[in-house]
Amino acid sequence: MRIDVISIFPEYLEPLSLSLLGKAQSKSVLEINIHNLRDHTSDAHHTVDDTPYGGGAGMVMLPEPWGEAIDAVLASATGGTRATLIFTTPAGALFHQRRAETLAATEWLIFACGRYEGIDARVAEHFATRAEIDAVLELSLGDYVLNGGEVAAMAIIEAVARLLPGVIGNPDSLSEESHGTSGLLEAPAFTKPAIWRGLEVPALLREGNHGKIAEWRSAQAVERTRAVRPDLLPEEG
Ligand code: JDE
Repeated sequence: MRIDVISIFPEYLEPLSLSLLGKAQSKSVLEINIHNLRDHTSDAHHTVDDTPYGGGAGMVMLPEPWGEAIDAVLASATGGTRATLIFTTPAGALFHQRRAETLAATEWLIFACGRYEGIDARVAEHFATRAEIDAVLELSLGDYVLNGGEVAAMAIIEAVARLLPGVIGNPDSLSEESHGTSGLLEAPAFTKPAIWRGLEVPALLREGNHGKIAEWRSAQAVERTRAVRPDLLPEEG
């Protein structure tokens, strides 16, 4: 999979070269390219924002630098590869595990990381009409506001990239985790020692009856989901 990220703070995205994602890039499972939006300005001050039409607080990002930057990324396509263009914004649709799975099946993602009050709305509208682009998505991590789209883009990239074949050592862990195939939160996990600060690991987990352990874990998963995320349960959602 190829991923391109456009930002006015490219250094913010440096952690993408660490750990499992760094390894995936050296194995060529993943290619991540970071681009500086200011390289696509044409004035002496490298301006990327201006005041909003219609008034209001704050600044809006100019369409021209975004148009130039996304054009440049698209122009680097090899062999008719088609892209999904993603704007990370609190005004977007909620990003979740099902969306991560859909995105992991695509070949090319381009992230546009906005700052200030957002990006001129015509940028998303324009690129939705471009032949090289399969889909334009506006995605939100959750109901809160960040200073910029970079952290949201990194979270989405990590959620998607770990689903690519060969990125996670043991792919079994993918189906057993929270938001995995069960749709429930995961049961609590324990390791050694069996007693720590007076707290004992449930005896059943140490007895090795795999049927009983599976039953206990699924009851715990339902209980935890009901307690902290009842919206995930079909009856109560
Ligand atoms: C992404 N969940 C939250 C913030 C923004 C007032 C203040 C700021 C593209 O436009 C953006 C992007 C961001 C940063 O992303 C997030 C986010 N997922 O906050 C604003 C809008 N209004 C605009």
